[in-house]
Amino acid sequence: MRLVRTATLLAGTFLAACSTGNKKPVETPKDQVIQTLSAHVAKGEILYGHQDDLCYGHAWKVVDWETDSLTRSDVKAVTGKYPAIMGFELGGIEMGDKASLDSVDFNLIRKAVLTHAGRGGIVTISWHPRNPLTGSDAWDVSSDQVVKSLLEGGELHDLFMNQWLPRMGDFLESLEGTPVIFRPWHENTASWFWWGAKLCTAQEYKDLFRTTWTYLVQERGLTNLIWCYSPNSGCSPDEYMGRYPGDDVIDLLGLDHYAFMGPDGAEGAAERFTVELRRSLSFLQAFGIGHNKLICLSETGLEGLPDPKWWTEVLYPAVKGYPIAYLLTWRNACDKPTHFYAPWEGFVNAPDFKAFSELEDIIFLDN
Ligand code: BMA
Repeated sequence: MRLVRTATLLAGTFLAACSTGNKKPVETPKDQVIQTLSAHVAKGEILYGHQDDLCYGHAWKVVDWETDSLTRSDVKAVTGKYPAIMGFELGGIEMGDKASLDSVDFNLIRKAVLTHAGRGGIVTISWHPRNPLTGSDAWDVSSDQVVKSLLEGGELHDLFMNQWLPRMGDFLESLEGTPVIFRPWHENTASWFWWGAKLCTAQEYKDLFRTTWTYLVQERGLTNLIWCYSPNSGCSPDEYMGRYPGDDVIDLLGLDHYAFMGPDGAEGAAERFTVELRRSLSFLQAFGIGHNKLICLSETGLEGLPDPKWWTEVLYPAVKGYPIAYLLTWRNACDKPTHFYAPWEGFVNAPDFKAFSELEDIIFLDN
């Protein structure tokens, strides 16, 4: 199950529905990643991803980023392989902070990105920036004026253009051209972040996204970003597309969708997760075809994995048959004992995760 990397392996028949429609020869690292993902989709394969995988895990973390060779991984400890995709989080970069909101030094994040890419993996980056109006965090939804204040004519537009975006640009530029699936302003169809559906108009949201794109791509000249739009599940097709920034800006259509335990136990959680996921992926698949874009499950998981067979009996059957390029499970916090989305060595759910990793159509890194 090798991660297909070279353009020469890509000559096979792509699913028309999933191809990018790009008939030009592969030119840039960004094109290469899109072609790689397309090739896996064409074979019915899904890349597995994990957030912050090399930086920390359940009850451990990298202490000295300069000397650590970043070989530790909860996922590798269980399956023998690194995830094919790794997610990293830049919340706090906009403030000029030394470490992210999850207390990960940005130097470590940079090293982890380069290390994973150097091993042949694919990187994705999310961003939970502070609320610039109140100074609180991304989850502060006390004002519906925040997005507006960042746009042209707004009181924080200068801050956005002259501090926040340049700091983000500096970090992305420091990745030496490594292709990155960039996923800002995510879960926007829900209303738990200050850029959420009830906190700004559709036009304001699109302007926020497009301003970010214009700055990073046109002003900074960053050609290595693969732009992902990743609303939350639970929305209608119209709500999903109502805030879509546009085909000229977006490369990849994503979806964040989690499983939640409730009074109905593991079976109820599995049923709810599956029904909603398949409903959303059905319209996402249609949008993918209509807009000529790849689709992915940009975030997923079951916190604490209380279901011992969650991987092979819930997640895998739920996604089976949908042309998603990858799925990414969220982080294993080192300092919150129940906040994890991949098992670690010895955890009761580990054998099932190992079985998942051995499925023919689920792709991890080989090395
Ligand atoms: C959330 C949680 C938080 C974290 C945030 C950004 O879902 O994991 O603890 O700060 O993502 O990584």
